[in-house]
Amino acid sequence: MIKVHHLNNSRSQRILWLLEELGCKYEIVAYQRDAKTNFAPPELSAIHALGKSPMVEIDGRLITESGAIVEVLCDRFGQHMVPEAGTDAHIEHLEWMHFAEGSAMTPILLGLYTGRLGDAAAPLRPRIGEQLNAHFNHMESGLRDSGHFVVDELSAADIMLSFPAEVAMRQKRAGKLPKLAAFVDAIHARPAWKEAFERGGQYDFA
Ligand SMILES: N[C@@H](CCC(=O)N[C@@H](CS)C(=O)NCC(=O)O)C(=O)O
Repeated sequence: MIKVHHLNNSRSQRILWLLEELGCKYEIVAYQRDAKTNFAPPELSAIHALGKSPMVEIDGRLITESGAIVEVLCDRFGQHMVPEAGTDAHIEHLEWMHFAEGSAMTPILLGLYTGRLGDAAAPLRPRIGEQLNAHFNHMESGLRDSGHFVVDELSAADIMLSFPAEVAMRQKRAGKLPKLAAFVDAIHARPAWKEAFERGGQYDFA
């Protein structure tokens, strides 16, 4: 049995999408962000000290961190979504998998948090802006003619990169990132993505 601790309007949406792509049956335990702070509710901290989403339980074993969850799910149910170990594509795939949370999210979150400071954040803005451009441009240049990262079909890296790509579109960068915009349009047209969207509830990055 697979249970997803899913927070509305969050990167947990990618896990629902992956589960739909893999044809797995799963149960959603839904949590709502606080209307004022936008933080996760305390119920999530009862599951794990960090109180973040996504968290997944597979046969009673709790797994945290999107990247780890995606790897475990692909290992068990979707090996076709990860290039074969020992190949160059596998190394490139690992790079993009880790880039999604380990690199791309840093300037995105810095922008989000410093955005609340108003003028006090002015000295930081140029560096954050430059880093956002660099990370999104790197994604733009990583897209293949097929519209995917790493290989010419949907891979686990595409799933992980979908969230920063959606953030780029939400920041109205489609004009400067046409390949990334097409990537987001293509994933949103997939039946599995639509099904996950239906099941997941509010998601402002669609
Ligand atoms: N690196 C973690 C990040 C998890 C994370 O920060 N999730 C956000 C949702 S996008 C969250 O739960 N935020 C609520 C809060 O911090 O109160 C992962 O990929 O799983």
